[in-house]
Amino acid sequence: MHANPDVLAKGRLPVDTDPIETAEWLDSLEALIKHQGPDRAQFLLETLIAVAGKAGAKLPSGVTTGYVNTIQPEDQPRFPGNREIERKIKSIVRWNAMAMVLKANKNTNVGGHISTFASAATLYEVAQNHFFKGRTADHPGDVVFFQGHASPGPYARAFLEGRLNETQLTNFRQELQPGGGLSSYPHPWLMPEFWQYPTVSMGLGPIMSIYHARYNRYLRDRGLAKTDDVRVWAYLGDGECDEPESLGCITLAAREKLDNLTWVINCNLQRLDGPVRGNGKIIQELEGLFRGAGWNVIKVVWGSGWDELIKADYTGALQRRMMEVVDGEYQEYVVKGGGWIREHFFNSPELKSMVEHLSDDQIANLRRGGHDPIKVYAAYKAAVDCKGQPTVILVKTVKGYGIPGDGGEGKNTTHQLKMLAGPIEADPNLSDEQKKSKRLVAALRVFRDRFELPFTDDQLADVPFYKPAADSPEMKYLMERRQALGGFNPTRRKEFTPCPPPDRKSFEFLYPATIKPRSTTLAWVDLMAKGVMRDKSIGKLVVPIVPDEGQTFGMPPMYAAFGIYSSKGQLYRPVDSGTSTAYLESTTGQILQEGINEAGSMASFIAAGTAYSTHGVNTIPFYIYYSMFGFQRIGDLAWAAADARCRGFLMGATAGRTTINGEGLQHEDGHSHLVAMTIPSCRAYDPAFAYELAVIIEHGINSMFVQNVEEFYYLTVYNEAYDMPAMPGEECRDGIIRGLYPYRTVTPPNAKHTVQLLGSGVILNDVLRAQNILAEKYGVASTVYSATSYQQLKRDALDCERHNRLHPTAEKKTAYVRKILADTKGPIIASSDYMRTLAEQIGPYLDGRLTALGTDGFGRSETRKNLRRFFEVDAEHVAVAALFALAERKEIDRGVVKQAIADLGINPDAPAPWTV
Ligand SMILES: Cc1ncc(C[n+]2csc(CCOP(=O)(O)OP(=O)(O)O)c2C)c(N)n1
Ligand SMILES: [Mg+2]
Repeated sequence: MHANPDVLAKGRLPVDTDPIETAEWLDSLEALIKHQGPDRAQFLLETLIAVAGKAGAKLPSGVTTGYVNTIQPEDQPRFPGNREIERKIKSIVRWNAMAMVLKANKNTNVGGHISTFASAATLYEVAQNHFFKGRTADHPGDVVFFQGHASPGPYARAFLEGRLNETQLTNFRQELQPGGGLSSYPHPWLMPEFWQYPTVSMGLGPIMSIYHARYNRYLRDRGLAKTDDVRVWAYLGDGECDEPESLGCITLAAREKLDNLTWVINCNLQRLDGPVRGNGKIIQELEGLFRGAGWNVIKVVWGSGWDELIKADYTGALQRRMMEVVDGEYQEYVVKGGGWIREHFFNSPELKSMVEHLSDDQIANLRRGGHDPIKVYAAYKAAVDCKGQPTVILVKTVKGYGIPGDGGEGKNTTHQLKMLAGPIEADPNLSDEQKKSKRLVAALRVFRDRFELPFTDDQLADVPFYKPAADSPEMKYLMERRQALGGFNPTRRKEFTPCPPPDRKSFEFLYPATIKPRSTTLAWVDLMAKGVMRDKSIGKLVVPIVPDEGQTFGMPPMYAAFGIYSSKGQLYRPVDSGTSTAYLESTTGQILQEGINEAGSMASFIAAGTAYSTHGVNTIPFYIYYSMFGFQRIGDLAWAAADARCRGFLMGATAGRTTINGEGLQHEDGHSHLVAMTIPSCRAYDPAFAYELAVIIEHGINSMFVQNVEEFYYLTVYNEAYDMPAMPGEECRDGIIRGLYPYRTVTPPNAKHTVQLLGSGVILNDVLRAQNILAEKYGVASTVYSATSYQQLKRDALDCERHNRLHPTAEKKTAYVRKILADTKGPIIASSDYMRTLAEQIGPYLDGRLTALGTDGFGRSETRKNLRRFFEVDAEHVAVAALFALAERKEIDRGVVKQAIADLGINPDAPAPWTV
């Protein structure tokens, strides 16, 4: 049989004016493929296309194929499993997944999703029985990014595997219950031995999976871990693909030839509200995108029932029809049934004749590819066998597959379905509650019969869980398959192997005063390049990550000394080769240069900062970026990092609202510390001096990678150069970590008044200047404190306050900030390059003595000096605030303050910075 030219045309080619000639060409092509293989055919076709293109022929882009399966039936591998048993296991998993949500919602309204897993059950079960590797002594296990709201599926399976018990299942979404519950979605923070990566915020799983796969290559190429055999799987929803993070980095995966990455996109054609592409075809759209990006694309559109029909489609009419029907209409077929499909899909005499041997039920049972294990297995096998490219499997399914009753299969409301309701006979004597219960049983009966579950009608009302006996064929098979694949998945490794602590010498060279002025950012570069990355114990584990801003931060010497990771090495001579700042790329380069891609960089940070668990290798990421493009740009990934129990250092560089002068409103960050504060496992610091930075980083490495504390650090570093003083003495070390320590006291002769001054980051310099103004001009004594972390001060104060409140007769705990400041004299003035709220957090513990200055309002382009005056955080404003506070305490006359305002050149009628 010839391939029919009509089929190939699909409306793209001009009209066939000479079908006989076309048939001759096709004959030749078929003979060529038969005798010399598809590679030769490809060569000749590409040559012909090139010649025709030169002659001006308009050529198809070739990125999409027909609306049919990529793998032909004759190319399908043999299915290696026992289909009957696998179907039974899948039915039990389906049942328990549904029961979990129904039970949770019978008595509470904690929610949950039935329909997503129902559509994806075959996709997961085939992988569980044949592909997902578990962790063994010499394999870390495949990494699977499970679709977040499909979580009832993995839980239901883990129940059969004996890893979760009935109480836990019953307590789905009720995590505070006795005996424990199950988290709504994949949350390693809440289930640290089960989930590996959080996914439910749409788009984050996909981007994390790409960078995870690339990080596995990095670990291998740098000799840090064996990762060749580890596959990263990501399961996505088709609706999820609309998130920019989902598809925004797919070219990286192709460029890096990540054949260790497989994406499975569950194209049930629906998202939450309705169809994903009602007026188009999501599968075709995604195919074009991925193929254009360089991925291996496998479409699984139709189940085996369609094979014969497609084979018999001599004229191409069926494939044309498959192509012309839009997704919205395909959804209608699911809901309306076989008769409707015969009438509306097979809508011509020719098409109708193709299905006249089938009953309406048989037509309705022509399944979509994603519900056919044979097709799904073939696609997975092709994906894992594919070399040199990542693979995406676009698989068509029905949302709510098998779910009976209102809001079931394919309905727009199916995503939100939490309770089943089948049809019952009208009975006025029944209460609403009784009706609800009867409806539920009616629906469950249908489900039970369809999936052949062994419950009597009477048992159904309780929605029981079902677990066959351990020696049943199903359970034996299930356990054997997982054993053969190495163990259960998902499983998260909780054990931690500490690193030997780094050498103090790698840090202490930043303790002495600097000879030349220097910024904390450059101090960080020095700390990395001369200390930490050369440390015998941890140097090799450090992973600097930068999104195309290294020059701003002074990093090029690091490029030359440690190299930028490139899987291709360096295929060109860098223009600056031979210099100490050369852009040196190599396969063993240590730095991840991610280009202008903060989200991708954060995904790399997560891969690196969780490698202690995934691979048992304690890589220590330092992700340095423009602080403005940190939390507020990729805050949700930072939240996911915390959930994933990620460790490492986020370095918010060019920090501060007034310090990165000139760059203006979009660049000047005066609030990232407030966002950082919202993440429970993030410790945020705003150091002023190089030695503080060294102390914090040493502490952080020891805490996270030696002592196994589950946290990550956020440090702001600035680009303003100033004299870095020597560390005052060992005793400040504790204060630096706890968030506050006294730095300098100045007592003028005959001092009559005393104040306490707090400064953070670069603004500490202005506070020190204010100290001099107060001493010299107003006879005020003061101590200046470096406030390295208001967040840490607050957390400690909260701990103490809570302890005291809940243990009223126990010995009272005193907050650290009170220990330092409560016995001091006078008002307390704080200033920083961040919003007032940051410092105000410690107000409740300071007896009303605190005045906080800060940079509330939009930044703008100006000099540092002018900006600090504008935001009222400079020395003069600190001095005035101190004098005013003394006047409020009646220690000095208000006239003195008024005069000071004039003397110090402050305009009292300037607009408030947050209003302009
Ligand atoms: C960032 C984000 N936005 C919105 C949601 C809420 N949400 C959860 S599931 C869902 C629809 C998912 O549709 P799809 O990706 O097609 O998955 P399906 O359930 O159809 O497999 C939405 C909007 C979310 N979880 N994350
Ligand atoms: Mg969907």
